[in-house]
Amino acid sequence: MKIFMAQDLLRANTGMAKRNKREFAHYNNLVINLISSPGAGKTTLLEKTLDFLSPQLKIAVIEGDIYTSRDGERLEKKGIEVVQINTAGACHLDAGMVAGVLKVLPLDKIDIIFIENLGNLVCPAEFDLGEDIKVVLLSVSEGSDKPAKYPLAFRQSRACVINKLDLIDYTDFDLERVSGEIKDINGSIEIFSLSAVKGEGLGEWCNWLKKMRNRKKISATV
Ligand SMILES: Nc1nc2c(ncn2[C@@H]2O[C@H](COP(=O)(O)OP(=O)(O)OP(=O)(O)O)[C@@H](O)[C@H]2O)c(=O)[nH]1
Ligand SMILES: [Mg+2]
Repeated sequence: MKIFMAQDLLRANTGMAKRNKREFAHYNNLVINLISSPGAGKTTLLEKTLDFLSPQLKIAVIEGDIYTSRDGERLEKKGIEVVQINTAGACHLDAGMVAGVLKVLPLDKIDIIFIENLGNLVCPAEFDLGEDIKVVLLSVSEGSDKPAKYPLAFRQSRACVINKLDLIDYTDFDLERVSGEIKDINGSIEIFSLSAVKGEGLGEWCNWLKKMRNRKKISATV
């Protein structure tokens, strides 16, 4: 029997993530890894973000799903490059999976690559894919206790999107208290509260993405 230690596998992932990072740096792609529990609104947010930023910025999506390509098909309708990864059971993407699909993307022509990770608030946070930025989504219908119960994704993320703001009056979600708890976990995290469906708050989120893109561009030239 062959036995693999989880620590060794994680170390191998870190090595592969570093290679991905070098590749992204070479082509000056800003890479964003989107993490949330199932149904928090990752694909919807991407659809609306594409409406805002494309074609001004060239955007591609690496779409992670266990079995289907439904999200990938939704995003392809926006006329962008989409690469689908089906993990056939695995609950997260890893750096090797991402490395395996990079050759089909025209990296030299892309400003931002979004990686939609699998719907899971736990495992994806443990695997560096070589991205510049992790963004965690939380929808108001999931309950106020989620950041405290699943802190790793919030600790590791540069930004948190609190989504489905249009539903807040139908829930017991306490925006101020949850924002405070998220800041207790990660004092430097940016928090955007928005409704991907209704469009409220999307402008601030998209402006922040543009700022992140410009910052990466400047750091590549100095
Ligand atoms: N009311 C409301 N519904 C939303 C909002 N954003 C997304 N939804 C709905 O939430 C459901 C799930 O949205 P998706 O974008 O598919 O969520 P996801 O995180 O990509 O889901 P997985 O990829 O399966 O993890 C859909 O029915 C969306 O229409 C929002 O801002 N408000
Ligand atoms: Mg999705």
